[in-house]
Amino acid sequence: MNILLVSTNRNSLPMPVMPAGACIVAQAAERAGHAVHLLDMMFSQGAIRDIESAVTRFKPDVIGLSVRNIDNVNMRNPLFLLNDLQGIVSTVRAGTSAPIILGGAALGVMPEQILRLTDAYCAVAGDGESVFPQLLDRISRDEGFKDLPGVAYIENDVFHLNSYAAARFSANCPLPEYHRWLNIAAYRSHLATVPIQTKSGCQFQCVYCTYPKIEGSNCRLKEPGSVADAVARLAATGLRDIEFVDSVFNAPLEHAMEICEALARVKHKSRLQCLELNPRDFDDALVTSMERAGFVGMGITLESASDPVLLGLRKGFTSRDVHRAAEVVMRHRIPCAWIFLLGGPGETPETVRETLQFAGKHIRPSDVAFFNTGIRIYPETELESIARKQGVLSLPPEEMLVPQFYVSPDLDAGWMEQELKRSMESHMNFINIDSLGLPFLPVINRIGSKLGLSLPLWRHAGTIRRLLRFAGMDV
Ligand code: B12
Repeated sequence: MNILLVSTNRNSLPMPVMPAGACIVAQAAERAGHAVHLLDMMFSQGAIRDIESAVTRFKPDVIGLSVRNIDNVNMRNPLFLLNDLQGIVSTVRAGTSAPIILGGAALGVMPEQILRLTDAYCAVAGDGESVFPQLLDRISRDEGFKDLPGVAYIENDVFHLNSYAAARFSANCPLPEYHRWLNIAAYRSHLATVPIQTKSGCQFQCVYCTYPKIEGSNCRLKEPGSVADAVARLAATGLRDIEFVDSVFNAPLEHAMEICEALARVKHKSRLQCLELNPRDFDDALVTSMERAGFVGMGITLESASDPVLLGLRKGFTSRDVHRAAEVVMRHRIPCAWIFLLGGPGETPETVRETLQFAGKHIRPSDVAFFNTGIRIYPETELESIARKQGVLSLPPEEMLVPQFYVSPDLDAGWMEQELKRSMESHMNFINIDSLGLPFLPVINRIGSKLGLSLPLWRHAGTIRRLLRFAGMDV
């Protein structure tokens, strides 16, 4: 069959991200014998026109829409990102009656709401590489698909989602042929990193998080040698700024160590980074291995440095782990981004101050601290139940596509923002969500790329903020 896959993401903040999932699914469909055309909307100048022309020229038998973001998870300036999707669906429908299948991270988060919004044929929640070819096979034979794992659909106005426990899994690290499917020069000129996964699934139970819902709560590990091989092959095609996009890179720790050792054995010449490290399984041995493997940047996702909040968020680590992680970072040279989420259950003015003081005292000025405020509430998370019990949320789940945020009732949101702003004034290495949403950030990225600025870009956050302050444009 002719399969048109559209990567619908057009959000270029904080930088455009390469649609790894859409490329992987495109290759899986091709391996199954179909003719595949992938249309990436990221840099499209006329989205609707491009879709119309792809439908007319390619005459698809099935259209797959890859949907990544629902919103920008910014409580201060919320942006709903699915309006485009409705336009895309109407344009496809105007040109063809072929079935439309949805997939992508957003479908893992809210499959029912997005299916109802678009009225698509069906959706795949979770990994698409094994399910999509099976679905295509059934459609080509005019057979039913309702027993396939991971498939979601609406029938007689009732939503159904098959568990994906039975989905097949390959321990081989997938190697998307990015050059073939995407406009690599455009991504490069915006300092985009090249995404790759060493596992899928997340075993943690953080109250607010959707990762277990998107990827499943059992970790499926990729074989370390195949990850190193994928990195070396990408590097050989000139794609050297590689980012591991695992839910948590260092869990399980032994697997992360094996990946680093395998990477150190191959001569890949890549600049590696990952933004999701857990401070509990974080020690000198891991960072030394990461240095040997070729890491040039790492991020530790703390959310808070205060015990009542870490407990309220069910992070599974304590402020002791947080302080110990800071000592480890001090003993090494890899630039580090520290990621915080203020306002969760248990947050009070005291806990906010404790976290800000930790960041001021224990984070090197050359590193960066990123603070998000307010937590996006997703249906079927523990945070949703907490928010309802505390009277913070009253909207029914079907209306939660429009972003809803949690701020602890023991805290005044305005005070929290002010306190953060005050800290940012004296710490130029502190950034907040406004910094990621700066409308001229793509221009900064492009200038950075022309100047040959080395990634990760966040390493230069302090310098960028100083320049912006000088120009009267700091956030
Ligand atoms: C890593 C990551 C990032 C990195 C990306 C780095 C990079 N170089 O790619 C960074 C930090 C930059 C980032 C930024 C943002 N992110 Co982010 N990110 C992720 C994360 C953890 C992994 C994404 C990933 O690459 N997965 C691996 C690939 C292979 O999987 P995949 O693309 O989902 O594809 C699979 C399936 O979805 C499916 N599939 C995909 N397409 C299709 C199509 C069809 C037809 C089918 C059948 C199946 C299918 O099959 C694929 C293969 O198995 C996800 C959470 C998660 N666990 O998914 C959040 C996530 C996608 N991000 C999210 C958000 C919100 C953002 C930001 C808006 C945050 C911000 N305010 O800046 C930005 C947006 C950036 C942009 N330009 O769009 C949200 C989206 C939900 C929402 N509320 O909108 C998520 C889900 C996290 C969350 N909060 O729950 N992100």
